[in-house]
Amino acid sequence: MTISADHTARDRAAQDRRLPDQDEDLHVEGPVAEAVRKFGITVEDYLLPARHQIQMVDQDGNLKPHSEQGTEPGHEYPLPGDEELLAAYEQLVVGRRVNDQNSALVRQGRMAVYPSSHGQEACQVAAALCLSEGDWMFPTYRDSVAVMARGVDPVQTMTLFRGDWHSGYNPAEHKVGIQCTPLTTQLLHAVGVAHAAKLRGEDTVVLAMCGDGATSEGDFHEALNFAAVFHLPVVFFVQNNQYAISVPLAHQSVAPSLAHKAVGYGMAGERVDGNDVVALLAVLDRAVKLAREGSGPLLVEAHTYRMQAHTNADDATRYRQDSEVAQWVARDPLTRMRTYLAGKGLLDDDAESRISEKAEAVAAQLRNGLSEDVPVDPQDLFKYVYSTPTPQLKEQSALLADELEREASAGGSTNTGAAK
Ligand SMILES: Cc1ncc(C[n+]2csc(CCOP(=O)(O)OP(=O)(O)O)c2C)c(N)n1
Ligand SMILES: [Mg+2]
Repeated sequence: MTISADHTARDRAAQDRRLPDQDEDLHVEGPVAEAVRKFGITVEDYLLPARHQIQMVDQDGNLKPHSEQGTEPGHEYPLPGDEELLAAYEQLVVGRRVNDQNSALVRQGRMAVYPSSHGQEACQVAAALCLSEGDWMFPTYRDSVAVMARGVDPVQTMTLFRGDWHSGYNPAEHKVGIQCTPLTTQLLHAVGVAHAAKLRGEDTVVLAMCGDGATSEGDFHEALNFAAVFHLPVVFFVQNNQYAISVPLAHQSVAPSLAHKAVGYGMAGERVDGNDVVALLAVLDRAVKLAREGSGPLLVEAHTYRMQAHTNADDATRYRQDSEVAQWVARDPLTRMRTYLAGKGLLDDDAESRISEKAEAVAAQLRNGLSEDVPVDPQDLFKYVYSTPTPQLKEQSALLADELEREASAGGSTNTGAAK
């Protein structure tokens, strides 16, 4: 099937209605308008982000009155259920412990690099919890906690960051893409998977993650435009942590917000407090639901902060003040949630100690697992590239096998792939 064959007659009719006509009003009819109408939302209300970012629990851990949550017509969100909130809190505690453990492992030389999401754990956790089992997640290098919260084994997740293997897990098994270092390439992979799912008639939703800096990349534009034109079930999730290494947001974009970029592609955008896991779950849950029900793609911008350096190779004191970081300590997603849940009577000392034991167990798993040597088979270089290897890859694989064999019989110390 060619790509253009995917346009239904209805889509084509909608496109035709949008042929240039200077006298016409805004182009607000079409499949998006039809889909969101089913939810009782007009496309005019739907497309533009709400005037204020959505925040449900304030930084002191108090539930805000509904009228002050930033909601307005087309942007109304029910409070997530207690069970989901408790699950989120547990993952927040585990995620914080993972971040701090990994940073320590880098300092001990047991991992090559770690882009920490300390302070961004609410975004990480909500990204995983909003998805169903059959959905896909496409994470960036900073999203290890989200990958683990999705269910990938912690040691397998971190294997990539040892630098000794492409990825420690099979993306197809977990429906989680490989954490991507080249900025924004994962958005195109995400859109491709969503397109394939749509062609197959599956109800998969794809969560495509990126940072604020990544929104300036050409791939960002291509991914959003393609997803919108082909009306694909993708939720673009932008973690605006205020910096792209040393470049602050003000030097990155002068758009009213990153969520406003969505409307230029004909998709809805929303801004949410990225340190409020309650609001994040509410907004992302609805975005996933809408996408599954045929709204086409959406963009959610979470307003958060990178509390630590970009990676262990960066010195953040060279480009930002400690006083700025201190302001964000007060907005910590974890303490906020703890106060909120305790105030609701959902969290007692027993629950706290059970959760912290779980976090310690994951940290121990990381310490032990990342201290072991990984058996590396050079032939794995040729696997996982294509499902059916090309003749060139087969030839190169045979050449390598031959060379390894000759070196081994000459008594060389070549790594033959055996575990050491
Ligand atoms: C295509 C590409 N260009 C440049 C880089 C170098 N680089 C690595 S991280 C980064 C900043 C990204 O910032 P952002 O998207 O805000 O994500 P964050 O690191 O803040 O999570 C840059 C420019 C890269 N990895 N890939
Ligand atoms: Mg950033």
